[in-house]
Amino acid sequence: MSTAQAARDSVVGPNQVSANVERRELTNAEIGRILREISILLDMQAVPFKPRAYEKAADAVDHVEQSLAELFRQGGRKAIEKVPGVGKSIAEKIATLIESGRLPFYDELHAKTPVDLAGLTAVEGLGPKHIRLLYEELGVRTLAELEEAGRDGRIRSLAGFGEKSEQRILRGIEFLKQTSGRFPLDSALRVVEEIAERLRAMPEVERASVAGSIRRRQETIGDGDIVVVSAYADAVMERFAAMPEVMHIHGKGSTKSSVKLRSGMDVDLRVVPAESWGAALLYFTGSKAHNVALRRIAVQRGLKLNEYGLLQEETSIAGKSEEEVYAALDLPYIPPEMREDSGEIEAAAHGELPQLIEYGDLRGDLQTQTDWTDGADSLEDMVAAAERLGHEYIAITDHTKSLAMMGADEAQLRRQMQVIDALNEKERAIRVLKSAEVNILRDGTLDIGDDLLAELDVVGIAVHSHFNLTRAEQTQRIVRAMENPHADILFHPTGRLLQKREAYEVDIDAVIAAAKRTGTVLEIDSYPDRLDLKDEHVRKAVAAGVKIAIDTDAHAVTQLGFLHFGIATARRGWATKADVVNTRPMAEFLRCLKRGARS
Ligand code: DGT
Ligand code: CA
Ligand code: CA
Ligand code: ZN
Repeated sequence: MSTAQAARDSVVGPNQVSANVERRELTNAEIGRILREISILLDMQAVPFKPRAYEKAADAVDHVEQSLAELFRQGGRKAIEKVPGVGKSIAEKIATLIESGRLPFYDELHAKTPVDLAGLTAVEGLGPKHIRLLYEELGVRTLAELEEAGRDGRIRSLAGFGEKSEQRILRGIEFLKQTSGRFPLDSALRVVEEIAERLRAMPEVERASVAGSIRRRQETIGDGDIVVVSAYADAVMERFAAMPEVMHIHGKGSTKSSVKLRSGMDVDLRVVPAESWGAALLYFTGSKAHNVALRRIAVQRGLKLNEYGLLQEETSIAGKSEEEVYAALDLPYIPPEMREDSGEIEAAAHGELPQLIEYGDLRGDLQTQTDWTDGADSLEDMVAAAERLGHEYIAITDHTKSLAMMGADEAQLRRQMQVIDALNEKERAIRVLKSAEVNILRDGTLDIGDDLLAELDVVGIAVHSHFNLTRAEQTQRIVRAMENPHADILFHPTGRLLQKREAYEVDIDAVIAAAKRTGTVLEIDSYPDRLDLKDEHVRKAVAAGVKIAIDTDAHAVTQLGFLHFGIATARRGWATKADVVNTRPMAEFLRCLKRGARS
């Protein structure tokens, strides 16, 4: 199999690309995937330094906005070398890949350990060296073979593994099975919004909206749903089925069509008449549980609710807009993010719906990393980009020293503080806050001394190690860290990585209680892999009167746009503007922090 073929297969899943398709241009994501695999393969061979270089290049490639293939067409290898983070020798390999669709260097490395790298590395805690050993000693190449080896008890006998790690691997596989088949919100939203936008632009189309779990901003997505108003359904269906992303057409009718995209995700499209727009949007936005509850209310009033309208006998009495349908049931409009039948209908009926935080309500970002540590872009570029987004403030929160992630020590932090002071002296619309993402050590102390912490404007604290403590130990450790008077915000409080790593064992109720008692703010990390706190936890925190911060955890300029995912999570957790500290102007925000309360 050619390299490019392998990359496409791993992007779309095996057996989904026919072997004789004309070779199309490699996307940046596909190139990034190969570089990342090379990094893992080199790591397996215990090659020093190089794995990190490839990983960095892969990150860089992911962040380039222009297509590398296009860059190469215009400026050749030199243009690729100019991409920050890509050195000369890697640029050469990227060029070979773009030109020929193959990379012998990758093919040779892969032949030494011909395993399903994407699949196996997805298992939490399974590193490159483990994967090599499992292949060489047990012949494990796929997840299925790994599971079989685990069930047979063959893994525990390998050097460096034991019964405990065998169990952990089996649990990891179980977790993957449960979460597979669903797609991350960010990519699903991007792809399906784009399709809806394309349909909206058709002269035959009056309105188009994304519906389903994407509109509700659920953290993972089963399939995409789009509702369209048009009197020319056939033209719309024709266009939909002919889109270049479509790999397979499940069905194509005059009111409903369904396709599978190259990414593996299905998308359903419904075309409805204008008078049913609201009823259809309501129906296909769901959730199913919310719909069932609404239908029950309708039935109690002798009415019928379906995707065509709210019907009395056979006559529609509402359906043009969602507002109209809710109003006909004596309910105020319920925002899509709340439609989970988790109390929103009762709250609405009693006039007690919270006034949710809005998408434009944030004034600043409170977690950002720069190339001082593991970010891709410079501090200056991050600040300039945040200023362009209209932020009033941005906290620079590079990692601290205790980890193997190039964290900053006290001296570096002090140097960075001077750089920030100098930046703030310039006349500009944005203020840069001195901050850090300080590691919580195993015992709950922090890896930066109190003296320095006191000099920062705002301090974030986070767990980045010892994920496997017992629930009691982990909770105690985090609570102790929150008791530090300088610890303002607890970053990504549960440590989960969606579809990759489960949250560590922690008593979230105890953490929320400690946040309330100590005045520590809890973060909603908007990074799409994290969304941590998650919606349910936000709801508990808000109910307990705990303050929330919403920030991006951006590691590159392009990621500063992630805030809307955090806001969606906050809305799913019923948070209001007042619950969120960074909806406030800077001085007022600073007064919300522990240190602000002291001064
Ligand atoms: P997903 O795709 O698993 O992430 O979640 P949804 O909510 O997008 O579910 P999906 O795509 O199966 O259906 C879209 C909406 O259509 C769903 O939220 C509610 C509505 N719906 C689908 N099937 C039924 C049903 O059997 N009864 C009712 N009342 N509504 C349904
Ligand atoms: Ca769906
Ligand atoms: Ca669907
Ligand atoms: Zn972090």
